[in-house]
Amino acid sequence: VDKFPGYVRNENFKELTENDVAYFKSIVGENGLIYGNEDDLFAFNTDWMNKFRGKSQLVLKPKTTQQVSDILKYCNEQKLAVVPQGGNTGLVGGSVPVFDEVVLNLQGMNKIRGFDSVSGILTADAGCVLEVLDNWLAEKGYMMPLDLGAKGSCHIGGNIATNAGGLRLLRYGSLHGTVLGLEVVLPDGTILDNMSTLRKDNTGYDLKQLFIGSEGTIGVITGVSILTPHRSKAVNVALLGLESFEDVQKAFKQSRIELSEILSAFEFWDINALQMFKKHATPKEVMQSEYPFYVLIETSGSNKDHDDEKLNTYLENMMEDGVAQDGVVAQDESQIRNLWSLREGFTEALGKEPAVYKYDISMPVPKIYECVEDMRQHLKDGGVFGQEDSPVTDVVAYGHVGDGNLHLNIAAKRLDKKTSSLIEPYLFEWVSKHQGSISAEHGLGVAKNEFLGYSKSPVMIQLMKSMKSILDPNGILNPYKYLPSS
Ligand code: FAD
Ligand code: S2G
Ligand code: ZN
Repeated sequence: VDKFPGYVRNENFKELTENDVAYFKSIVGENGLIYGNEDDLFAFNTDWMNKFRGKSQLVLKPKTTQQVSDILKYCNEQKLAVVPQGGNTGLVGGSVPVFDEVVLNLQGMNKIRGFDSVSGILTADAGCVLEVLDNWLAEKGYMMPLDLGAKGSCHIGGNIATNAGGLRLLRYGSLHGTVLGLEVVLPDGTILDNMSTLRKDNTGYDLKQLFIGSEGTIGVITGVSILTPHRSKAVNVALLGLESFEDVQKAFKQSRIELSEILSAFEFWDINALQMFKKHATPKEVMQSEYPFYVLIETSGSNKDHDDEKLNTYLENMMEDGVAQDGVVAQDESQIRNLWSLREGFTEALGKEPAVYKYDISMPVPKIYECVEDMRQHLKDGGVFGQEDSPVTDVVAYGHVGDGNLHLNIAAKRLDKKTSSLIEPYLFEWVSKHQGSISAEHGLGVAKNEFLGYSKSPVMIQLMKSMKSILDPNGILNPYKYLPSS
């Protein structure tokens, strides 16, 4: 099945030859590449959702920045298209080839370069897996400033390339703030060494910011310098059951007042998400009955007694005020993990459905659930949801309330044109009308690039295209993605 309908291969790009492969072998060695074997190539040509599939014949796994530079210099001269690839957990089709682009996978660059334990500044290769870095830091009393369900596979380089948000953004901010420096290889092979470890440096344009969220379209990130926070000694996690999204908002507002500096995460999901999870996994029951909405609150502080007291007072207030119908505090590490694995498990559960339309949108918090209910009604009016034989089986909502970030997932028996044309561009128009973004944290890839105009003006898009042509004049890095084709 053509997984990229409507795309035409850009014939300015050369087709791979045996000589090219021989040259690459001279750079990365026999074990540094996979060539021609369909089975071995499959995982690198298919995205995490198994929704997008490329036809690359060659995967390169360089071990050093110099090897990346030599590879790109050659590809640029030869006009060979290249897809930079990290853990391949991206959800917008950005990490796999559209046609036969060469896959440049960073898994071979996984060394920790240094750590300043006074300021908590970590320097590492881009191909380090997020969870590996987090575990390494834990022994030193530090942690990564971001956490996402894909931590076991995603690379810090991929996180930066997609400007990943995740579960800790509310407390530790975005990678635009925590990344202090980057080492990037430009499309022509130039090595840009901006591996600064300074928190303050106002000398010229802040070039590293260009590459944060650039999704492999203007450079390959090979090294990162990132500010890591202390790992809190006292961590609590509580689960609330609520009747309405208005109550979710009240709980959020009150958590900022009462928990304030120790609040480290505030996630929500609806009963549809819980039931979707239960359809594919068995969570350890935490509450006697089910509620229309749930909130997971995490606090991270330095004094357990102080934090316990604050959190319990907050929960009592929420119950007394009728904002929460039920509330439980995890009593130990395994209960904390159980609650987080529920929240992180929705993606995997949805991945077991026959088909899912995934939307990662941000908007003013009060609008979040209006969007969900409006979409349900719109699909019912369109005749694709609400009946026994409807193609759409459920509309599921969860996300990072504090970031105004909704993950709207529409589960279906199959992907069909009638449903997708009911959803798009209707949803993007809805988001744009409510001053939201059509992609809050997952990026654009090939899934959202044609809709960029719903979130960015023509002037901004034109400037982005000018930047792309300055930095990648032959257009070899991650072609067909990120920017609209017209
Ligand atoms: P890949 O998927 O390999 O690549 C992603 C993009 O970055 C591609 O365009 C690729 O070309 C580019 N790229 C990769 N490495 C480099 C590099 N070194 N230099 C230049 N470009 C590069 N995302 C969130 O933001 N928040 C979440 O909470 C979240 N939760 C997730 C949960 C699950 C279960 C899954 C499967 C995904 C989730 N994601 C989330 C999406 C995904 O994990 C992130 O986008 C992640 O940052 C991708 O990292 P990666 O290493 O897998 O990159
Ligand atoms: C999350 C994961 C992707 C999705 O769980 O926070 O970013 O839409 C998402 O399930
Ligand atoms: Zn998310």
